[in-house]
Amino acid sequence: MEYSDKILSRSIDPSVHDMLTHAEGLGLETVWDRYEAMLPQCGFGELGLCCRHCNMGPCRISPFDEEGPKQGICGATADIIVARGLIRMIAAGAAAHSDHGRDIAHTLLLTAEGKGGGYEIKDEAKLMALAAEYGLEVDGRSKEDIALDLARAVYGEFGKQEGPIQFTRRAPEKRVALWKNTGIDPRGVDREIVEIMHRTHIGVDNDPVNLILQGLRASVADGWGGSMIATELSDVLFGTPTPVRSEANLGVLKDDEVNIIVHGHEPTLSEMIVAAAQDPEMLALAEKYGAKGIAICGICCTGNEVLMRHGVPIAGNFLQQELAIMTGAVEAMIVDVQCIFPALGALTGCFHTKFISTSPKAKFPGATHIEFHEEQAYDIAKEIVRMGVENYRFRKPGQVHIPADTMACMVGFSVEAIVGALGGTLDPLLGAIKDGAVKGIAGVVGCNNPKVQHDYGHVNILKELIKNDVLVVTTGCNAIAAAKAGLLLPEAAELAGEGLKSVCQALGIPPVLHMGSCVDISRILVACAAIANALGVDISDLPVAGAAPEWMSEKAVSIGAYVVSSGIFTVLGTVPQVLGGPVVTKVLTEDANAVVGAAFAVEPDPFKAAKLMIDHIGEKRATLGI
Ligand code: NFS
Ligand code: SF4
Repeated sequence: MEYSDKILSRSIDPSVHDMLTHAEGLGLETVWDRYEAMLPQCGFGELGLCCRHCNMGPCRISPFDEEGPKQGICGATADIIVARGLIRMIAAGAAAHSDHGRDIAHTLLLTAEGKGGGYEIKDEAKLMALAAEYGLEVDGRSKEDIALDLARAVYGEFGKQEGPIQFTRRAPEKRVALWKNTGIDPRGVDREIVEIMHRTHIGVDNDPVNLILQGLRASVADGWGGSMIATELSDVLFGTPTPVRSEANLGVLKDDEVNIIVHGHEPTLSEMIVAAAQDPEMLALAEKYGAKGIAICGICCTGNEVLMRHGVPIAGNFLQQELAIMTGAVEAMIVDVQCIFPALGALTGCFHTKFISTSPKAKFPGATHIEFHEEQAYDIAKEIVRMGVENYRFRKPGQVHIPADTMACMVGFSVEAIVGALGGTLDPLLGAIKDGAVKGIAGVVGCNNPKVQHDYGHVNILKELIKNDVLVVTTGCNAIAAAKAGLLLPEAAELAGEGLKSVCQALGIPPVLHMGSCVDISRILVACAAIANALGVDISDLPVAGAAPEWMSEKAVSIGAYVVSSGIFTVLGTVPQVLGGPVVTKVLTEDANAVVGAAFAVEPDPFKAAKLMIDHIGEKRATLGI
């Protein structure tokens, strides 16, 4: 099949070329068309130079127009406006991750009280380890009693006033001391987010550096707080991931089965949908309507959650959500929160697909709302699955267009699973890093963004890093891109440098390790802390680097901020809306080094970005004397 240059320029993924051509034929628009219609995007916004924080505004500052205003009506300078805008993005991102963590804590609480509608405590070892970390009494007590105390203690982290947030103390001592000395040790998850909103109100904090420090404090409360809580308690409830094989890309949709897609973020819903789809009653119903079975697959991070824990196939990443519906083969698109296009409502209206929203926090135009409550989780999940199954008979076989593309993958690399693959300790990895077989570790994460060619940055940065013997850990939509490109297979070690290849082959692991959803970037933090502690250094001393080649969300801004606050150099592939503030830009890309031992770089070219990371890793190796 020949594709137009326009379509080829939008993605490197053949399934996307196929579906965009199909969309053109059907006269349907996608995120790429809406992006093009938006061009040129507002120059003030691109530079972060507009403010609507009060009704004297809106105000905007032109860096190009000599005659134009250089301050807002209140007197806010470019840097003040940019810094306030940036940390409001961090607040929103940290809030999203942390509210997700809070919901998981709530589910654990209900489960411990015997009110969780079908949930159970799957990983007792992790429950005990967390109980010990929180200093809870465990002797002679049931796991439910312990879980209840744990859930209450963790719940408390959100509303704490004076800190510390327990999991922040997993960081090396030097890092914790640095956070305390620089005033970025968070006191409570909600408190830091609220304080951002306060400080960015008109006429409060008008010092760009002071604003950024508060942004970093809230981000640490996300990474080492809300996100880590989400990960750890999800493991307790749903099991800690272990290596499992699966498949990725739109070709996982079945032409003779009921296809149900879970899209969004919180595993509380997707776990139950996966369970309900195996219910004999549902399978019998599917058979009655002539389907060979019920195929669940995922999109975005809730897809990553069930991929990691159950090997549920993943249909695609962020920019593929509309394309999945355009296959005409999706009976139900079930969503909860985050990264869900409001455009899905109108689009599903063109097909037989049922668009089902489930969270009281997230309603969508054109969606059927079936509210999900943990207390009746299984029953509601079954009702939703039933809607999908009953919708199978309305599928129009003549309109079904499923791309052939699928790729096998091996996923499930929690820290525990990595340590397991290494034979029970980190020593073999530390040895490989010390002797140079593995030069270092890169965390590559984040979204897609129609501003750049879909998956081009993701896949090329990964290939370049492994070619240079850098072991990669991945999460989020990068992990899905990696899966589709075949980089999550042990065989992909062939693409790695000699050193990394031999290590991967000896252990039977891929050179790119899928560690989970975006909240699971907390797993990467835990791994870095363990390595730093084993070497007796701070995280900022390690030969590690981070990248978000195609990021777009406010969550990604919070992630970037906590990764840098943890001491890890991070390269952004799309340009953040801060360049209008020279002081802010310099703080983020240079001065942060002196404060937190790491900084950001912006580099859209994935080959150059990989080079920056590899050079950084080389410098850290030299300083460590390895
Ligand atoms: Ni992360 Fe996941 Fe994807 Fe970006 Fe959205 S799904 S939480 S935010 S787009 S990686
Ligand atoms: Fe304008 Fe200041 Fe109000 Fe922002 S806070 S809209 S810069 S007057």
